[in-house]
Amino acid sequence: RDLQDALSRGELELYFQPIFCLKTGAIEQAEALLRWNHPERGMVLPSEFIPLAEQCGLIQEIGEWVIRKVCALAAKWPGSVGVAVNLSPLQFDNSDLGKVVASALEVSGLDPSRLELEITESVLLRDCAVSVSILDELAELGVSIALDDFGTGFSSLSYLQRFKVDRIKIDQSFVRDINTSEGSLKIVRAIVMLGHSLGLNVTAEGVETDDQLAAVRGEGCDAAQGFYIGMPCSLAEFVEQLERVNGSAAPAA
Ligand code: G
Ligand code: MN
Repeated sequence: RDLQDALSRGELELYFQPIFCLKTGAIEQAEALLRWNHPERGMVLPSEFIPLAEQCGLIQEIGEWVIRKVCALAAKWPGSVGVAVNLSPLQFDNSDLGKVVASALEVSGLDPSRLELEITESVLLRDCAVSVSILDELAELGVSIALDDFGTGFSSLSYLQRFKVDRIKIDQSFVRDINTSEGSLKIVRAIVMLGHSLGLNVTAEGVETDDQLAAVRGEGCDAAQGFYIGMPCSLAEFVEQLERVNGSAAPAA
């Protein structure tokens, strides 16, 4: 019941975590991360309330709010930095998803090339006609698709061929062990090779130490994200960091 009212009460808040280009050191993207500022419980993390939203049918409404809000905010950022939005597989049950994204882009004026939608392979494994046609629709709008938490699902690789994917995000579990486990290092290496040979960008998630950063850079990852290089932060803090790191001289997009 609380969650039902969270949207109208303005208790849902977007945080942004910077994702850095490993070649230039610039902020390439921000991943939008939802928080629920609950009047009694304080900040509730998405891992706690997104499953609830999925169960009680609120994910469509919340998901649409996130897409529209993120586009509106990112359109005002300096430069042409990208923004990534996580999508629940259940959002693909709504055949209007393409229309929602198209409308959010139009209303905000955000260039479609700046928006990336993060999906997990569970969306693709369902392989239902609706998901496929929605992904085609999204591709036609000119937005990018990233495969999140890569390497943790069934890792059926055929979907990399069948669907238009632009980026692979290596799951943080492999990055966490990259300096201590030969196996994790080799899996990261293999994912980078796979991604690059298919012409995809590869982002390392969950970089928490200097050694991990050096390792993912050494393995040729294109971009990195993690607490060591940038914490999820408020909109104001993110924009301030963006201006500091990428330079405030960048013209507004
Ligand atoms: O599933 P997805 O990759 O979208 O999850 C992103 C989550 O990972 C966010 O909740 C974010 O706060 C968290 N996260 C981001 N960077 C790190 C990190 O360096 N370490 C850990 N443990 N979690 C991280
Ligand atoms: Mn994500």
